[in-house]
Amino acid sequence: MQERPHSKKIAIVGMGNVGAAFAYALMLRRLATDIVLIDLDRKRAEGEALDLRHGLPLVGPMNVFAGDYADCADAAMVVITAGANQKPGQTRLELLKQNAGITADIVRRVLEQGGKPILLMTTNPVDVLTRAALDVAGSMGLPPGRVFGSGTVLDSSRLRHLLAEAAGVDPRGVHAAVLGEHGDSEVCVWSRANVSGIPLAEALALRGVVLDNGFRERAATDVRRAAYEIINRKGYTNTAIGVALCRIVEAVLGDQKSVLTVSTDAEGRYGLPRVCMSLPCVVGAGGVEKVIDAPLAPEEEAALRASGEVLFASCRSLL
Ligand code: 6V0
Repeated sequence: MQERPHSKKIAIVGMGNVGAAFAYALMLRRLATDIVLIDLDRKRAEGEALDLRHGLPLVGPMNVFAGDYADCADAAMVVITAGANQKPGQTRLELLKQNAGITADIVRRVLEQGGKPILLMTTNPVDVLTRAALDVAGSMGLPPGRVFGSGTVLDSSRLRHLLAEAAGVDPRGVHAAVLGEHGDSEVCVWSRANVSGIPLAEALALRGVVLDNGFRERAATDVRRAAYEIINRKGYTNTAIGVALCRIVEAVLGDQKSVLTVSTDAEGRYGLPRVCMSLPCVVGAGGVEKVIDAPLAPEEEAALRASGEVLFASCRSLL
């Protein structure tokens, strides 16, 4: 067994919608002893810290404060949710380049403090930026397993929620994964989906639902479009990603060896090029401790490789 991290300090870089929702969930879950909030907009971080602190008498003792990069020296994890928003007239590629620059700068500044925290990327496009973060962190001596992205942990949760509703069961018993890109080319792994060991088709049949191609396509589209549906209504997504980030933090701080679909270096697996994407990973105190090369159906493997090509093209556009 690997040693558990002694520090339970979590630093969050980027105190926008996602950072704030994550900090709130983290506080309520009482997973951390210290929560440091860092943002370019220092006042915003201070405001969030004050607001959160006023809830501490009702939650329990912990240190919640606005800080800076020096506070990352002894952090167990640094969660990066910072990014620029698309400006009028700015292309997606320009935004990508800007956010890759922001990511590289943040990773450098965190690691210059001398610690070896686990870096968890959230900023989109999360797989491309995880690759960028890995490159910088690797050049500064951080082992590769200590840098990964939230990837499709949220998408897998969305799929599980949808299947649980269809089967009429507790979503925690639904085991289903979305792999590949956190985005349009993501892949729902139907060949392995089950409800507490009962094949998905049988579990759905108990409710008269047929797991046919039509069902699969509708479900995959709903999962893929979920973020757009939420953004069309409230302008951004933040609460479920906040909970997903907490789940990842829980796995690391508790050395839980949880199998989560985080975004990791996928090069060479399933014939994939040099990209980061979500695969089933064992997540514990060391970060991504193992990638599970589970056999997939041939069409799922092909879809995963197609997703790899999409991501590879994005990574190359940064060069
Ligand atoms: P937001 O509300 O605009 O917040 C971004 C924050 O980053 C702002 O407070 C900025 O001041 C701050 N910031 C910008 N540059 C820097 C910097 N160099 N250093 C420190 N802080 C900086 O965005 P929101 O919180 O809504 O989203 C953040 C990112 O998360 C975006 O890229 C989203 O696309 C992404 N999401 C990723 C998800 C996932 O599943 N991976 C899910 C939802 C959103």
